[in-house]
Amino acid sequence: MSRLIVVSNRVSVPNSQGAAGAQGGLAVALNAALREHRGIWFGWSGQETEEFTGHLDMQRNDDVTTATIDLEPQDIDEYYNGYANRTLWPLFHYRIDLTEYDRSFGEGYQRVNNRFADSVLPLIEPDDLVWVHDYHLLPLGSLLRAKGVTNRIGLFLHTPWPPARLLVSLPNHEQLVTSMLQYDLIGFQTHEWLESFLHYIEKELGLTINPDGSIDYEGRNVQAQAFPIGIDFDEFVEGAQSAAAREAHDRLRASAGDRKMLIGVDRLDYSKGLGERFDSFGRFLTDNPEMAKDVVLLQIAPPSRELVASYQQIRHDLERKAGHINGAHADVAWVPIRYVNRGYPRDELAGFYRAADIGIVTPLRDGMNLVAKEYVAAQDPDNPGVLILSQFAGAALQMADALLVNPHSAEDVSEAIKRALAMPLAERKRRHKALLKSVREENVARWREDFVNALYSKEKVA
Ligand code: ADQ
Repeated sequence: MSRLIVVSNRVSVPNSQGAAGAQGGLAVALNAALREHRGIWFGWSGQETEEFTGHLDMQRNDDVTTATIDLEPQDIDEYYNGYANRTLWPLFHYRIDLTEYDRSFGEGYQRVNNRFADSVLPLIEPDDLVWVHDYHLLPLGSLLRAKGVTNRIGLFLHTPWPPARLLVSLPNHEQLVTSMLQYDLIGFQTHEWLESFLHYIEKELGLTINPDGSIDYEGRNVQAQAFPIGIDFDEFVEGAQSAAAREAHDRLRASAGDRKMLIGVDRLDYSKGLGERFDSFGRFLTDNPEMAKDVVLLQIAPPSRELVASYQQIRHDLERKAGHINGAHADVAWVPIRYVNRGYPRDELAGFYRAADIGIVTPLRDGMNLVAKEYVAAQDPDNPGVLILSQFAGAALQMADALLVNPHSAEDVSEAIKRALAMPLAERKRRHKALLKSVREENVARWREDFVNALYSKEKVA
């Protein structure tokens, strides 16, 4: 078995006791993938240093060796808070209104990608597979090639891939996408994002797509394919049955009394549609006054990317919105929205999911969305809750038995809440059974195996 070198922006090894909230789905999924693999996880430590030295901090945690570098403040500004999170993230989530184009961001992005390439280079042995993650590091493969790396290198993109019409608004888009053609394998979450990518390749770069979905470019063959990510199902279910989960479940249920509970769990990010969700819940309360006092929405949203202005804005908007809806509907013994800005240990989170009658996952655009899968995994199969899921999450393609909604339509979401609250047990069980099957089978181990096997089967080109 080849050794695996995983490269991602941040390296963080969450444990089941620690709050994984701020780390997001990438860390959770990668940790699960690396645990069984003899390998190295390389990336930024999250720390800053006055002057970049390229010093590698190597550590061994359980079965994962980590190697990290520190970055300069200017790197962090231009690469991380700049090009990655002010340019590519909004653009890839179809928000060109929030996308900022600044030449210094692009330069910082290239510089840091080069620093990553120089630093990871000495760790790579001849037979290693190199697996690069996400939008922070799109050009890394081509930079490694330029430094003579002939290993198999794959890229997995955790976000959506935007339509060509949006992508062309990015200065130097051809250069960025062309650099990606130096990978051997490029993985997307869904066929939808894969098709957008291939469409761009044909239309903007004028290249031909082979019948197997691969592209021939400068003497190499790049395979592009969909690999839907999943959760570590067994670990999550085990956590959901732990004492901590039971205690969290009982505490939350006791606090809700006889009321039905909806739960939302999302990083505080504009792509997650939290404002629209609050509006939809407000709409439900207004349209169904007879049911209004019998429901409560628990929204858990740990802050992320707090140095980026659009994230400060969304936080401000949500506080105002929650305050407004609570002000309009609350009475002395009841507040309709409980809005909590912190992370929770995963076992406790599983208990909260299980305590909720409805899981509400309504991103405006999401590569996959693991919360939808965790909610399903945490349910009691004999009395499961109902998943309301945005049709614009990648997960919707695998989870047709959820109540699929248009998150932009408050009316649509409000009606789905009503329907979920009234859903008979037999229908809840039938839907949950089908959802559980896909969450169990299409899990994170399968995702990793499918990707690594596909990368391994690529021929090495000298
Ligand atoms: P994210 O945008 O971070 O991930 P998501 O897939 O929902 O979104 O994963 C979030 C993870 O963080 C979940 O595992 C969740 O349990 C955890 N989390 C969130 N809030 C938490 C809290 N308050 N306390 C503890 N844990 C919390 C990106 C992409 C997604 C893609 C994943 C994986 O944006 O589309 O599904 O990567 O590829």
